[in-house]
Amino acid sequence: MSKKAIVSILVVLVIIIGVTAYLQRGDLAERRELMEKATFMVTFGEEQVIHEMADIRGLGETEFTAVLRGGGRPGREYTFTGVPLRNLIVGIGEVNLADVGMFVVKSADGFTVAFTSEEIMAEDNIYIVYKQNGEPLGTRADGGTGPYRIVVRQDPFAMRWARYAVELELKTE
Ligand SMILES: Nc1nc2c(c(=O)[nH]1)N[C@H]1C(S)=C(S)[C@@H](COP(=O)(O)O)O[C@H]1N2
Ligand SMILES: [Mo]
Repeated sequence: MSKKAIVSILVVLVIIIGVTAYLQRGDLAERRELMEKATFMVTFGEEQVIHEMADIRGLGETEFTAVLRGGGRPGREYTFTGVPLRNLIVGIGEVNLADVGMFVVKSADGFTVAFTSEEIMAEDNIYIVYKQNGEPLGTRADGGTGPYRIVVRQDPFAMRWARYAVELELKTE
């Protein structure tokens, strides 16, 4: 192959790499935007409140560390950023907690977990988190665990730490 041919091939490769990087930058920006717009819904009978990331962050942002145990893997310690899940209930009209029998969290993959009022109201227990070690959780499509995840600080195992959480339903039973 001539020197000229090799140089041409290299030039073409550099252009392809450059264009790909440019396109992926756009992709990343879009994903970041989608994540910023990530919504989480709270429902109670006919009532429904849709929270955006900014609203949620304004409801008592806290950072804490917790060890994720389960899935047959060694425990992993993370710093999570989020707010107490119960703080999301304030927006939903006049909820009489005595009428709520069960708090059900639903995830994008169909995973569902239930909490009692006592668990929801306990101090430092159930959080909705959106950052892990200071980084957004990413989405299910990205291989991430968010944009929102539930962390149950008082559960020794992560069975109920719902990834890709999209809704909290207050059920009267
Ligand atoms: N949406 C969703 N969340 C989930 C699960 C799941 O299957 N789907 N599995 C749970 C279980 S059993 C465990 S042990 C942890 C595992 O968390 P990890 O994937 O971050 O390691 O996620 C929990 N949250
Ligand atoms: Mo698990």
